[in-house]
Amino acid sequence: MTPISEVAYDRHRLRQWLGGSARADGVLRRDLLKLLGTAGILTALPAGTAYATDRTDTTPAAPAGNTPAGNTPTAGAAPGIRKPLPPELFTIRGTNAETNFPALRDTGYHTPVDRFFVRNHTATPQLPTQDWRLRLWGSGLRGSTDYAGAIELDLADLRRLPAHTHSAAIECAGNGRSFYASQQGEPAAGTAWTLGAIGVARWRGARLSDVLRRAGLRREAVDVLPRGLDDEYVTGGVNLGRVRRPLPVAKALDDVLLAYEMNGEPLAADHGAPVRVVVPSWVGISSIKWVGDIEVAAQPLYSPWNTDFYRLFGPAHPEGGSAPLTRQTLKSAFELPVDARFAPGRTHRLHGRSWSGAGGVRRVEVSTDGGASWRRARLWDEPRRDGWVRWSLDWRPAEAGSTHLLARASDTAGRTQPDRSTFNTQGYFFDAVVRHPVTVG
Ligand SMILES: Nc1nc2c(c(=O)[nH]1)N[C@H]1C(S)=C(S)[C@@H](COP(=O)(O)O)O[C@H]1N2
Ligand SMILES: [Mo]
Repeated sequence: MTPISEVAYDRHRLRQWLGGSARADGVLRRDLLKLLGTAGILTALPAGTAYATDRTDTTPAAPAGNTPAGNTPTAGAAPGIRKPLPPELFTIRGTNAETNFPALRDTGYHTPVDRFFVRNHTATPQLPTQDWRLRLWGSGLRGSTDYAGAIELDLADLRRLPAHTHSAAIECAGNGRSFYASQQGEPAAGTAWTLGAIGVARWRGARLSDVLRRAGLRREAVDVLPRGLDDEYVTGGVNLGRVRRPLPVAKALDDVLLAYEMNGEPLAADHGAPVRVVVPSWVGISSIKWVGDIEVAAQPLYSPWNTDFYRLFGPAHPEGGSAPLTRQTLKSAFELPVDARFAPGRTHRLHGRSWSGAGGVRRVEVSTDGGASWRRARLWDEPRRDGWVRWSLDWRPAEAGSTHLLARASDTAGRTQPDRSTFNTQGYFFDAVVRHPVTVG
């Protein structure tokens, strides 16, 4: 097995290079080039890199989502989140709040804002709507090559463009990460989510494609880099700058929204007010909250969020890591507390949800005997791309004792949840069937 500590060390050096703390070190530069080269994505040096403009020389230590602190659920509030986080709705993990799946029981298809998970690298910023501007700039636009020459829009401008509504999931790529440790004995670095780092909402806003075309998109444009207005992210003593991740222009022109409404209400502060990017089906990091500017470039762009994060590293993956992650994987969850108790000899209706970034979920099977036998659950929604399906199954347990409930989804792309997930060091894309412990008695 490849020593994981070496992989972690590589990631750390790359992070330093990206953070600017190693800018004069030719060895580190060569490492970065090697990493990017191995992954087959290096077509040009990231000249005039976006992150160069974010560099700061002061790198105060700050709490980070990837520290052990992010792995221990804490009672009370996550200081950077503004909405109430009652313990029956959320489990707090560092700067983040995970939705408790039992809290979705009877909520309908869309996740209410009061129980939609929050993933913050730092803290929810206060952004008065009247001061908000979106700047579009870069070599991929006609007439605006630098930030100073940016094209600016305010919220009223955005609202004047045709409005589109899209029902879509936002899910963290690390959702389910804790099961690498608890089910497979393979601990992975990062926030120890169970299955609640997902929500489905009705997003309304302008299409990014309309905005880009009006801004003067050049045919040479290849990457689009939205950046948040929240604080710069400092991890391991390195300032990685503002949260930002490049999108290929083809995706940007497809189904991406600049959303100002969520479930029929103005976007809530914690979910990116006044405007966030929504990239349906893709890893949650793509959906940049509090978007303040979008660089449009005629050359490939890099940020830490598409180089050392959000790729698969580890023994089963290429040495330089996988290609940057795009579509989310397949998962299922019961709307039940861990260790839920059921009376024997009575019929209980089990409820849950399944979802896949690759297509709609068309079949869900449930096992109530730890995987020995499976029955088909009844689906309450059509298989829907970008969303989830609700399902149920009646269960009449006979004997008292402890058992596991399992749910296994299959999607329209032909995938079925496996028994075991292929490990990666950062614990992304856990897709295996999760064992949900319950007690009969
Ligand atoms: N500006 C900014 N955008 C961001 C983040 C962030 O910390 N800052 N977190 C990202 C991650 S990792 C995820 S999973 C989603 C979470 O969206 P939510 O908090 O609305 O659920 O937002 C993404 N967009
Ligand atoms: Mo995420």
